[in-house]
Amino acid sequence: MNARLALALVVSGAVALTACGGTTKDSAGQQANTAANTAAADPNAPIKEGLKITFLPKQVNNPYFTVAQKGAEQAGTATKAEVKATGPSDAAASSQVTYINTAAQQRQNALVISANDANAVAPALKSARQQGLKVVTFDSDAAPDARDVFVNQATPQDIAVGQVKLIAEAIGGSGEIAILSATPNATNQNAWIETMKTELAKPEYAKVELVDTAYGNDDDQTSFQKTQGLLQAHPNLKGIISPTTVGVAAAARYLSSSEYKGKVALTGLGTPNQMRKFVQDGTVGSFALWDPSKLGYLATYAAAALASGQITGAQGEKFKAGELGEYTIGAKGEVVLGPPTVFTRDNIEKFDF
Ligand code: RAM
Repeated sequence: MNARLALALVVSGAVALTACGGTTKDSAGQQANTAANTAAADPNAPIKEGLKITFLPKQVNNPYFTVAQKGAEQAGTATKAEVKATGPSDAAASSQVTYINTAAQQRQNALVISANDANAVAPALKSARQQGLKVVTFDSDAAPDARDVFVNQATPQDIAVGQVKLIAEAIGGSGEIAILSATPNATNQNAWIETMKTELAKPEYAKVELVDTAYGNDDDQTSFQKTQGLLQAHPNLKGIISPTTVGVAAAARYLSSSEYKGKVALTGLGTPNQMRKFVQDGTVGSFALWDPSKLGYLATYAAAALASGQITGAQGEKFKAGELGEYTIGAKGEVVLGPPTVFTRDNIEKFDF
């Protein structure tokens, strides 16, 4: 049953919502990934041509999302879909709501979104789904009952454990550290920070003390100033973890021309192209990231597979993501791209994103 038809029938009271087994109705407050959805998936369904997919990053002026968008466009070309990128200039909690509503009004087939806030976007996403859009979150998830699939770059474990290891090595295993995050509501950032705290509680990190967490809002200037603030507030600070591409680049810029260069260590999640000069000048020894273009590519393939009926978002379903190969949907509708790469002086020249 087509979702718009399903909605019309529900509105007219002609059919109970539960009868629409294959659709992703959520007005009953249910998770999208139910057994009923599994029944509707047709793994052999061809990818439909001419799908309209909106790509909605946290913010448009962020190089990380520009690279992710390139991957989304490549997947669009490969699947013969029309991928349209749009989005706010800042990463504020509700800045994406109007763009979600517009995608629904424009009768897009799917929306690929990195959510600035899991809940602020949820009502608009639910309404869009009721109008027939398939919703794929990538990078930063929305409330699970507001989307069909979440394409995660890596597990919080893979990311956060690695970040703690890198900073501990950089400060010689003891001393005060701080986190410079993005926005306070970002699902991805908060999941990573929580896992970092759990990791830091382990005996091997007994001498590493997290003294502060600051938020640069994924804004270059704010991140720059917050770096300065952390250093002034904590004279014994030995290291900073900034798990955001905007934050780590701004922190590196501040450190590289300050008295703290070489004295305060910095690691985080950065793009090799933004971080190269700070690795070369000795401000940063190592940092990590995944390839954002692969993330955008995989998320767009997931959107096309959903909109074509190949998958519904239920655990165990499989779909082919072009040159990345086959992926399986895990618990809670989550697909994981793969572990991040660590960049150092030794390998950074091999990467161009
Ligand atoms: C920033 C954003 C994004 C995050 C990357 C690492 O660009 O906060 O959500 O995944 O950094």
